[in-house]
Amino acid sequence: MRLSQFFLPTLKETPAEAQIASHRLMLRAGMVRQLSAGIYSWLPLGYRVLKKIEQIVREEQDAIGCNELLMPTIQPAELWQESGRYEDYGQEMLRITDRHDRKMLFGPTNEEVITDIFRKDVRSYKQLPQLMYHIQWKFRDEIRPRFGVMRGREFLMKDAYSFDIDYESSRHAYNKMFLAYCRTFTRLGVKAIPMVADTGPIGGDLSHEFIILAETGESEVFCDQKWLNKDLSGQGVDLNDRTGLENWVQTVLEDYAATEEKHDPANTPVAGDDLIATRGIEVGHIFHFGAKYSEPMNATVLGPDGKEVPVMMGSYGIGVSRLVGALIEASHDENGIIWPEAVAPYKVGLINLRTGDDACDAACEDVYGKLQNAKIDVLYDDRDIRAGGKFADMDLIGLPWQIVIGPKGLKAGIVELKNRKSGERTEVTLEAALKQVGA
Ligand code: 5CA
Repeated sequence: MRLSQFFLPTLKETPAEAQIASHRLMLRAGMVRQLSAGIYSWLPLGYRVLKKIEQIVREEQDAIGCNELLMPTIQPAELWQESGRYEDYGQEMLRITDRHDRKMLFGPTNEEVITDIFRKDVRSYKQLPQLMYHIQWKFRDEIRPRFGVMRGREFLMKDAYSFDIDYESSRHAYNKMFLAYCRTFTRLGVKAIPMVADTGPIGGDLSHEFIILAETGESEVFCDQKWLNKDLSGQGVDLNDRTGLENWVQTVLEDYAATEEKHDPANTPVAGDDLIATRGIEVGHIFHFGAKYSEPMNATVLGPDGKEVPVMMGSYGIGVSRLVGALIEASHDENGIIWPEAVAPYKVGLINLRTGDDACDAACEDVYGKLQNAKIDVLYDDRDIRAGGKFADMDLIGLPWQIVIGPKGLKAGIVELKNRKSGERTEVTLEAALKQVGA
């Protein structure tokens, strides 16, 4: 993409409404714009990152055999009256009335809809287990939308749902999802610590929140410092080996980690310097709630003994749009964002220091073409503006690599290659620069 044709409205000034770095940087880098409190438009740069995160989340759900589907955003109130949550959900639910005076709502989550899908088509334990997910916009009329996309009213969530015949099987589904979460966050380049958590309006007896430690996070959290060096990549774990997987999960969870609601200072196995008390960002939350929805909604199957039993369920969320902000919170400096390569909107930023100069234009076009041929995402700053502005924008939007081409270097046959993360700049031949970025 050529920057002269790209909609990238960067801001020099710090927007007054932004209280934390990620919100500031997302506005300054032209990633999002607020339409209304907690409701954002995703501009081209932000949308590219959102889609990359979504794709990694999707691949790891697919890898554990979870089926992707897509449920509507607008749901009928009757389903929520059946589960008993229509009144319970309170003011966070955006309620709508259609032209026939039917009560509808904008879905804050999908337990009721998926249970309805399930009960209409699944009759026998032989059709179990089932694992399904979608990646869809949710609406929660949050009392205090804040920190940009971190606590929005409209936000993108991956929510998955499991259906099993008995507790052991549903526990296995929970473990599979636990593994998928560890793998997802590792691929996204962040450490998200699973912590014992409250279940809130989703309900259930077992739940873990996946939390990225950050001073600007909304939740107060407590964990053993051992978590900082723990390998959560989940490599080599066999998801079909029930016992092996359960043992792996138990080993991961050996060390203390709890959210504020579950933390009991009088009963904490770690103390002193070993206990980290800080804040964190909840990027995922998994729940096991047994028959909480299947019972009132009659989602039953015939068991091996011919008796009808309600299915055991769990639900598993990831805050896809929140992750965009969370990744920036975890990786930025005073000049801007530093994207991990896996989610960077482009891998390489190509800077033409003198647009209009024949030699510079020709060299840049050549590099641009070569990177495109090598299928490397490149953003080419071909704008006719001062070099200082180009450097500042490129640092701000945080692409992993910058290739800088100017008239002086060209004469000597060299370009500058900058690594955004380390800040290291090297003068190299064009061939060496291309090789370094993978072309
Ligand atoms: N049905 C369950 C799991 S599928 C559920 O709704 N869980 S949740 O309420 O914990 O939400 C899942 C994830 O969505 C959270 O971990 C968080 O990362 C994200 N999330 C929740 N509320 C918001 C919000 N207001 N803005 C942005 N992300 C949010």
